Amino acid sequence: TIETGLDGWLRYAALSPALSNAQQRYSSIIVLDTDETSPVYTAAKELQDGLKRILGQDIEFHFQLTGGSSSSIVVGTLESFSSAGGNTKDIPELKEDGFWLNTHADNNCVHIVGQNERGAIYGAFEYLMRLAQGNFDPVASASNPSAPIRWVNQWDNLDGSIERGYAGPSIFFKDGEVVKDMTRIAQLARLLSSVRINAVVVNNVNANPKLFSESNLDGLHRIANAMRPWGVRIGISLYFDSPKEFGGLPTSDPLDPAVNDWWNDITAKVYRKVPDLVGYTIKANSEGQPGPLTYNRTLADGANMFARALKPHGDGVVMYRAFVYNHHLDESVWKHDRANAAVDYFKDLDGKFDDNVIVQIKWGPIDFQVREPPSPLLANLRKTKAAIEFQVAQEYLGQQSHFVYMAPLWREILDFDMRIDGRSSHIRDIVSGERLGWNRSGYTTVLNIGSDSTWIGHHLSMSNLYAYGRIAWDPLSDPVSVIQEWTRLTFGLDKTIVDIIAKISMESWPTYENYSGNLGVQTLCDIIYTHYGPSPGSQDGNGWGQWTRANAHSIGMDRTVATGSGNSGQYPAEVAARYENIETTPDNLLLWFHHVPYTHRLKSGKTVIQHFYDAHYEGAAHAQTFPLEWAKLKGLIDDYRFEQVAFKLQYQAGHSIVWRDSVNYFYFAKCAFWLQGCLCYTR
Ligand code: GCW
Repeated sequence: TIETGLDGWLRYAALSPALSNAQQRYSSIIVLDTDETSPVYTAAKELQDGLKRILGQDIEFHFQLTGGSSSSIVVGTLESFSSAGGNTKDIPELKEDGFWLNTHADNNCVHIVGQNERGAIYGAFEYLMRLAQGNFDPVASASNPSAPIRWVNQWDNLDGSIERGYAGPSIFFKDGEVVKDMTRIAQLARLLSSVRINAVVVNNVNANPKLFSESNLDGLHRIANAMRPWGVRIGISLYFDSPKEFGGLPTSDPLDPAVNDWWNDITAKVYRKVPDLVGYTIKANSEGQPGPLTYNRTLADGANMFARALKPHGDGVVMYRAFVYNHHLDESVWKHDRANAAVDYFKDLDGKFDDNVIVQIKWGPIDFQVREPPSPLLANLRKTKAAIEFQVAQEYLGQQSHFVYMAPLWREILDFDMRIDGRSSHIRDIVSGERLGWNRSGYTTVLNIGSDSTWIGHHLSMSNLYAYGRIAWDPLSDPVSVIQEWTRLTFGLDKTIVDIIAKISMESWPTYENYSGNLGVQTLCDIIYTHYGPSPGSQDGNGWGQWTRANAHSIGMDRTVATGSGNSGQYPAEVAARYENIETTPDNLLLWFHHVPYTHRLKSGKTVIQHFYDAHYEGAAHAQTFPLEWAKLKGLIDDYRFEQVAFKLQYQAGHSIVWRDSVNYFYFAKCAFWLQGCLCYTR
C-alpha cells in the first residue's frame, strides 16, 4: 500500500518480529464505558486497532473489570475505574484532561486512567505511541497538562477556501455549506486527540454570518458529533456585525438590548446543535472588521456581550483576539508603530473583561515573523486571562513550500522571562496561569489543514502540528526529542532516518531566517498580499506598519523610548532596559528595536550590511544541503513520501537562492552609492 500521509504520525507500523515478540501478549482490552460515542470507548477501539497493527495481536473487548482479569489493558476514567473496584491508591492527583498510565499493574495488566474521558484517550495514545516506537520500558506515571486551553484555529471559509491555506480546499466547508462527508473531520480529530489538543475553531476569524443558517447549524452539529468521540470539542468564529447583516437589526452596538437578545437567541440555537460548544473566537476592529469601537464602545463591552451570551450554557469561553491595530498608519511619523497597538488597546481594559473572556495574543507584537520578541501584552494583563496564539501555518515561513520546524521558535518565546515586578515570569508560566493565578488560559494556534493527503501541504510540516500539541501540554518539551519521536512514528525507527530528519528540522529555522530576513528586520516577503517570496521593497511605504524604515543610509525600527516609538517601554522594567539600550539588545533583534546605519558594527564585529550579505549566502548555501541529506533516506522510507519531500526540499533550495539574490541586490542597490561615499571619505 502507498503511504499517503493520511495517518500522519499514527501509522502504527508493524514492529520487527524481534521487537514485537519481546512484548507480552494481552488477553483482553477492558473498557469501562459502554457508550460507543464516548472517548473511552474510542480509546479502546484505537488500542485494539493499534495493537493489531504494531504487534500483530488480535485482542478482544470486555466491559467488566474482574478480580481475575490478567494481562489486560484496562481503560477508563478515574470515576469508572474506582467504581469498578480498580486500585487508585497509587494514582497521584490528576488535573483536568490528565491521565495515569501504569504498564506493570497487578496481574500483568496495563492501567490507563483518565481524569476525564479525554484523559483516558490521551493515555491510550501515549501507550500506543510508546509501543509504536519500540519502547517497552515500564512506566507508572501521571501526566498533566500545563494549561486547560489547547486549541487550534482553522481559517476556513464557507466557500471551501482556506485563508493562508496551502493544502487544498477545506475539509469542513464547501460551496457555502458544511460538507456532508465527515470522514476527514473524524480523521483530523484522531490526530489532534493523539497530541492532546482539545478543541478546534472550525471557521475563519474573518467570519461569515451565514454560518448561522439552519443548514450550517446542522452542519456544526455533524462536525461536533464526528469529533466528540475523540474528545475534541468545537468552537466557532463570529462576525461582529451579524445582528445587522444577518439578523436584520439596524445596529450591532454591543450595549443595545436588542443586539444582546439577538446574540443570546442565536447562542441558544447553537447550543441546541452543539451542547458542548467550547466557545467563540472574535476578531473585531482588526484589518477592516467591524467591532465595538465602530459603535463607540470599548473592546471589553464587545467581548463581554459574547461572554454573557455563552454563560448560561456551560463552560464556553470567548477568545477575544488582541490583533487590533490601525492598518492605515502613516510611516512618515517616526513614532507610529504597529507593535504598540495591542498594549495600547488592551492594557487599560485589564480587569474589565468577564471571567469567561480570554484575550488571545499572537506570540509576537506584529505578525508571526521569522523573528520577533514576545508580545509585550503578555506581560501587561494581570486580572484578565490570556492565551498565546502560535501559527502552525507557515504563512511567513515559506508556506509549506519551504520547511521550517517551529518548536525551537516557540520554545524561545515560552522560555522568555518577562520579569513582571522583577520576578521570574517565563511566558510558559504566564500562559499556564501559574504566574498570575489564572484558572483558565493556555494556547491556540492557527492551523491550515486542508484536504490534501499530506494534510498540510508538506509531509515534514506535520511535525509542527505534533510539536504544537506536545508543547501546549508540556512547554518544557525538548524540540529535539519531539522531532525524533515524530520521525519514528511518521517514517520509521531506523537511526539514520531519525538523525537526518532531526538535523534538517533543527537547522531549518536558522537557515530560513538567514535567507529571508535577519537581525530582527522581519520576513522580507511580499507584505501586500501573498506574504510569500522575497520583496523587501514592499515592507515600507504602506499603512500596514510592518516597516523596516530602510533608506540609503540606515535601516531598522527605532522602538526606543528615548528617540523612537516607545515600544521598548511597554515591557517590564528589566526587559525594557535591555531593549532600550543598543548594547544589550541581542543582534538578532537589533533592527527590531533600533534604527542604525548600514555600517553599524554588530557584536560579531561585522557591519550590518556585511551581515546581510553573508547571512543570505550562508542561508542559501545551507538550504542546498537539505535535499542532499534527504537523498540519503532513499530506500529507507517509502518511495511515495520520499519523492514528495525530495521535490519540496529541492524547490526550497532553489528558491533560497532567489531569496538570497533578491534581498542582497535590493540592499546593495539601496545603499551602494552611499557606502561607496563612506569608503572614499574614510580613505
Ligand atoms: O497575518 C494576517 C494574515 C491574515 C489574517 C490575519 C489575522 C485571518 O495575513 O490573513 O486573517 O493575520 O490573524 O487575523
